[in-house]
Amino acid sequence: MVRHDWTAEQLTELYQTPFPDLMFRAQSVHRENFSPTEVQRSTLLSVKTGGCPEDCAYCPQSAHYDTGVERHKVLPKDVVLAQAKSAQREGSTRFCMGAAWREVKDGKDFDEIIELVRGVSELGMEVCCTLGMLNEEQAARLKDAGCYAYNHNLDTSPEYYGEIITTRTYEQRLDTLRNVRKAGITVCCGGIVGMGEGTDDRLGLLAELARQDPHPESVPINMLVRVDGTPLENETPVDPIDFVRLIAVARIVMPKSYVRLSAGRTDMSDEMQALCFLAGANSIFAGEKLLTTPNPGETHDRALMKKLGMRFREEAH
Ligand code: SAM
Ligand code: DTB
Ligand code: SF4
Repeated sequence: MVRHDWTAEQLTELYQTPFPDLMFRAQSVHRENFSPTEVQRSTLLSVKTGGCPEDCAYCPQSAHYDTGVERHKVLPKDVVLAQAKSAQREGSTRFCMGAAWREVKDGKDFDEIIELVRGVSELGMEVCCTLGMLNEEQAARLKDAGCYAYNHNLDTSPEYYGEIITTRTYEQRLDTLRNVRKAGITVCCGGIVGMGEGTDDRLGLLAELARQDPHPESVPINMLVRVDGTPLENETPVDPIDFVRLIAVARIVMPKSYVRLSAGRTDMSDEMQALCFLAGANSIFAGEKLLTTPNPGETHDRALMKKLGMRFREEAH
């Protein structure tokens, strides 16, 4: 049964369940809704990098911090299509294009993005975009061009949000998510752990996601990539068991959503990733690069799947 009335207390109770019981429950829910051996892959491409006016404390692309990320304007269509085709050849079913914008502005840049969406969608891949805040008309234009999903993260609990971002509000994030829904685009929405937040904030984020009706179709759980130059460069790493518990709770409260093991996999052991899959994670980002930071890459991921006797999902929706 899919519920939208989870309370913070219920999530805490789940989270504190003895590990074997929590894992059993998460696995039971996972097996009712998905094949436990199948993992979906998405490939990211930063189509417009750096120089972002927002001050997100984790982000290498914010203009507020000196991180050495090389900026570029919207990439040409032939370059993007070549990357999308290569991702498709390697088995990704979704291609996600990211832009370091606070919000989408109508005009030349957005027109170019629309053309990129059209092009990638014609390849038969699920197109995802993450472009910042969006109004209803812009969402409708994306949908019309073939955009399948829109990524817009809540990042953390409403209470902790102000510690991480001051240039926009939680409510503005929720507004964009509503505009995406209205346009009939599926929602990809999750957050980041390891930003100095408490367990309550991590569960507060999951409660906020689980209260959405419908649930986000995909839920990226990022483990902070600590980037030199950002205010969070020296944050304490996340305890792997805490992380696995969080994945299990996400799986239980959002039984039909893809739970995506997102940023931070280069800092996870194979054993930790295996536990995440057991806890119900069933999607990853493929390829050597996320948006601007490294990711394990094809060879490593194939070897991991082989060791675990698991396989990648081959078809797009
Ligand atoms: N500018 C748009 C936005 O913020 O929605 C789209 C791109 S933004 C880079 C997409 C997401 O990447 C953020 O919401 C955040 O959750 C994640 N992210 C960015 N930097 C990260 C980092 N260092 N570690 C983990 N996740 C990160
Ligand atoms: C998401 O939740 N994680 C992805 C995707 N959505 C856009 C981005 C992770 C970015 C990690 C830092 C970087 O590579 O710049
Ligand atoms: Fe800009 Fe997105 Fe990075 Fe925030 S997360 S600084 S909005 S690119």
